[in-house]
Amino acid sequence: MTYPIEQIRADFPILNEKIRNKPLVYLDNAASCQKPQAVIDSMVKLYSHDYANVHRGVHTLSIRSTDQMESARHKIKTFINAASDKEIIFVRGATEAVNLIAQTYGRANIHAGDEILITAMEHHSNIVPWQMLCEQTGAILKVAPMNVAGELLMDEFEQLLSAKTKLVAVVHMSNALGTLNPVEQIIALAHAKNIPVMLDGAQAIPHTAVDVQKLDCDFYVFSGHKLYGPSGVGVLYGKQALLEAMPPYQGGGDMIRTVSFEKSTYAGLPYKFEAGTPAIAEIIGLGAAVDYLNTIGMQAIADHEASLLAYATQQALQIDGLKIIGEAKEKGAILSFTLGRIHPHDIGTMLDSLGIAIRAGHHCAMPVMDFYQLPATARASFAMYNTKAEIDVLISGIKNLIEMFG
Ligand code: C6P
Repeated sequence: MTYPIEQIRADFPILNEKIRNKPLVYLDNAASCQKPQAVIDSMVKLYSHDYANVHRGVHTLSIRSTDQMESARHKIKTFINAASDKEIIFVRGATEAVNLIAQTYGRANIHAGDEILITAMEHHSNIVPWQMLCEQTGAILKVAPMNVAGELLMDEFEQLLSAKTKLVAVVHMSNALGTLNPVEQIIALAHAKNIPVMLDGAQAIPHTAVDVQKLDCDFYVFSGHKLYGPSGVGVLYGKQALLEAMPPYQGGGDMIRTVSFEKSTYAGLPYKFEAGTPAIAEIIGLGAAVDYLNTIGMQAIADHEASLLAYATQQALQIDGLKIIGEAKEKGAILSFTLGRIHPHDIGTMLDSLGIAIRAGHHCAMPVMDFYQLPATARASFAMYNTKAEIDVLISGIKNLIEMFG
């Protein structure tokens, strides 16, 4: 079947916007994706017809909202093939999910002298929460190195796994480089030593089918807004046995069974980790995003994006002075680059004047920038609705820019 690109583009109303009188070319998808009409409609419908607080009321609207929210949980469970709805915890995003694991699983299981192993290509969200845990506990953060292509050095990774390693926390797909890490191998190596593995799936999940049972990861975290859903909602997947043994994260309404001034007892999964009123509309919107993705199919999306990345890379390599940062053999649809002495912020601003949105900066991955001795890169990141024609606009914009800056 041919990829229904025209239909997909028609489903995203924002793609009709003009930016600076030019058709929008949105290539900042790794920062956040645009939303299909189905997601927008699901939230408008909720607020227009069905909205009330969840898990509390006996009245019709509360029941409608609760049913829709729990149905979204089930859709996400199916989407990542978790074993049970209880393993799907709604959080604000990938960042909150990592902090939750650090402060619950980490505080309970990781002690002075223990080690947490991450990689050289992590986003700050998968560095700082562990550093905070290390400060609190006296644990030690270890970093597995990468090569210049942006590939994890697996021999060194394996050597860093020791009896002291209590958790491996690895990015599935790097946001700064595009590298897709060999997560099956990472998990097998860690599990051989009984070490649990957390995958930061913030970038991987919009681009590739994720089956948490097949991967056998212990935790998988991602954000709704990078998966064509709303911002303000994300998912922590954890194996049920691990989640059950973990203490709660925040205390408050909805996460309790009984409360007295002497002692409180906690609700079961998943509610134990969902204190307070959740992001009801956003969760329902994320469920609609998953429905939408299922109508296209993750494999079709992955194939489309692979051809976009191959085309963009081939075009970029022909531009004198353009250097691609991140040339791993296994890569997702991200093209980070520099243009000699032209600062990435100037690249971003100039491209914006042509209607092209990219990200310029350190991408919340300062250690990656340090590794390449760069202050920043320009990053074009592709999504299911992008086209080769848009890549042509980007490439010609870059060529113009080089001419202008001489
Ligand atoms: N990366 C980017 O432009 P939040 O902010 O919680 O939704 O996601 C955090 C996060 C965690 N891990 C990875 C690999 C990520 O890429 C991100 C977010 C965005 O690259 C914003 S900095």
